[in-house]
Parts: sequence; C-alpha cells; structure tokens
Amino acid sequence: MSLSSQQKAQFLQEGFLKVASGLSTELMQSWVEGALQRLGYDKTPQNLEPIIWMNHHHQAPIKQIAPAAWEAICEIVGGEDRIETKILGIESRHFTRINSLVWSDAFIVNFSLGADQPWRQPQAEGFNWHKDGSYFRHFCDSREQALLLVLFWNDVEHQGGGTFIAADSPKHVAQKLLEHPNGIEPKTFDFPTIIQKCQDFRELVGKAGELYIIHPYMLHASSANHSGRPRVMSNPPVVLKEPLRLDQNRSDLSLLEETTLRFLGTNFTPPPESARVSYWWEVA
Ligand SMILES: O=C(O)CCC(=O)C(=O)O
Ligand SMILES: [Fe+2]
Repeated sequence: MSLSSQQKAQFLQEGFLKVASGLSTELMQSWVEGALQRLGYDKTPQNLEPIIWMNHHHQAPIKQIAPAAWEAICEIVGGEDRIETKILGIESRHFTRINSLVWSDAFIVNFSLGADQPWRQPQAEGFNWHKDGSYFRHFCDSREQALLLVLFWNDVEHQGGGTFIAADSPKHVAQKLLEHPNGIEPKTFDFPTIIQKCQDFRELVGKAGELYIIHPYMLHASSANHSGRPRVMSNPPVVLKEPLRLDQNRSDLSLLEETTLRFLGTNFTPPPESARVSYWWEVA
C-alpha cells in the first residue's frame, strides 16, 4: 500500500504525516515488557528517573516487522536504494549505533516527566526544543538524519507525554540553515531564537504502532506525562547514502526533496565536501 495523493500532499504542506506502521501487537508488547523489566519498573518504579533513553537490546528489519512503515519511508525519501546500508557508530546517552534498515527497542520511556507541576500546553517557553542530530554538522541537504520518526510503542493520549512539535518551525529552521551555507554545529544551533518565531504548537498523540514521519527540520520537545503510565516511544533515524538534491529544476525529486525545497523557498548549492568535515560518527 503506497501513500495516497492526500497523504503526499499533507507531507508536502505540513512536513509531517501519521501512518499505521504495521508493527504487531505481540512484538510491541514483548519488547515493551522486556524493556520495562530491564529498567526495574515492575519491582522498583519509585527509583526510576522521570524519562530514560535506552540503548538497543532487540532489533529487526523494518521491512519485516513494519512493512507499511517501510513502504511509506521509502516512498518519501525516493526509494529504498537511497537509504544508507552502512551502520554509523556515534557517542550518545541513547543508542550508539545507527542502522537505518532496522527498528529496535532503543526506547525513550517517559514515566513521569513534569508530573509534579501543572500540565502546560505546548509553547515556546519551558521546553527543550531542538532538531535531532548531535553527531553531524547541519546543512540544508544533510543526509545523516533525513527524517525524524516518532514511533509509539504504546497508546499515548492527551497529557500522556506525547512529543510536542512546533509545526511552523521548518521554514524558520530552513532560513537559519540558508544563513549558514557552511553548516551549523549541533551544539551551536540557536533553537531558543527560532522557537520564539513559532506559533503553531502541537501535541502528538496516537495508538501503539502509529508512526509520525516528520521532516528533519521540525523542532520538537519532550512533554510532561500526567497519565500515570509510561510513554514508550522511539526515534529511529533514517540516514541516506547521499545528501538531498535541492534543485527545483530537477524532474526526479523525492517527496522529501520537494518538501525541503518548499521550506527553503530557493535552491541550495551543495557545500564543497571539505565543509562537511566535522561530524561525530564513524562507520561501525
Ligand atoms: O521524549 C520525547 O518525546 C522526545 C525526545 C527527543 O526528541 C529526543 O530524544 O531527541
Ligand atoms: Fe529529538
């Protein structure tokens, strides 16, 4: 089942889309129960941090365990052939290997973030707004995180810790990237200034197995979980073999490239390869 013309139009206009991934209930329950057990949630929940970033324990090919998601991802990036097959090793408090072909139980478990304060609507102040990608220098056409995925492994309701997005942030992030054709180091990306320009804030909610496929320029943040239940989510990166081709004159653009050009409002001339020197990953 490929994306409908309505779904494609939504990604192009809004920069995000929710699809059913095709993950089975059995697999989700088994990986989630195992992860919560490893954290000690069944025995000593009182000892747990409010939010925990886990490393991989189980993994399996997306094509096998979530065929609908795989098809949607491939369609958006312009085909399976464009997805990186090499494994990237990174340093992180979360996962340390990125294999774009598999999904894993490297969960972000939000047990009770901010549960001791009144719940607040998504807004510029007081949240850790960011664009993902601590391991590469960011350019308009970067391939190292070509999509932001928010995959729910259990049901996430209103005020239950669903990721917040700033839906109108991609055009502001695009502007910032255009101002820096030689790239931006992840630590110096000025998210606080960009988020002040945003007005359209949303809370992502959904059922277990639902996947938000989101443009990589989208600023997002963890939110407070007042549900009393763990929110289990993962953020598996999609790495491409080559940078995006951001040239409106091409007739063979992927939906991701078209959407990126819409946010940029102009073509982007790739930097010389020497400008891409700073990155914090290696082929594992
Ligand atoms: O916890 C969340 O909902 C978002 C986490 C996130 O964006 C991240 O770890 O990069
Ligand atoms: Fe993030």
